Amino acid sequence: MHKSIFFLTLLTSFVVAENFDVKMVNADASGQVMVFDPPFIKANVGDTVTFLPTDMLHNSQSVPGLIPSSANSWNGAMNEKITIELNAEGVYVYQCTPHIALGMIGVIQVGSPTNIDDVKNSVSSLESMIVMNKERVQQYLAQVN
Ligand SMILES: [Cu+2]
Repeated sequence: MHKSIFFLTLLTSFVVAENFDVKMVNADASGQVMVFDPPFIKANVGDTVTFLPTDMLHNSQSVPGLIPSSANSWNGAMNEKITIELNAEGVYVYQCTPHIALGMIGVIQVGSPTNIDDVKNSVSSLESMIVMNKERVQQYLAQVN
């Protein structure tokens, strides 16, 4: 094989990690208030997610028990950008801590949803903290496939 063809083949066999931006906003384009935009992401192991403080008084925090057991947890500071690396396959549920009662949560699927049964069995404790927009939990989880 010609040397340059060999190297091209080698390069294209690597999967490039991707970054997904999620805006933390008071309202999105569809009129949902206190919401992550977009609220559902499908990614691969090694990808990153950057939470952007587009509007003030939001954060992003992984919900204990609702991320894969070997995943890195995170707890972003209020009004600050945070980038997390998705190190494990599965489903991740996260919240905006000051707005959990308003249903400000999001879901990330990384590769195969290995822990989806655990998440569905444990998510009621999160739902019990939500007063408004409780239906978002099941809406977002329904996008996992
Ligand atoms: Cu918030």
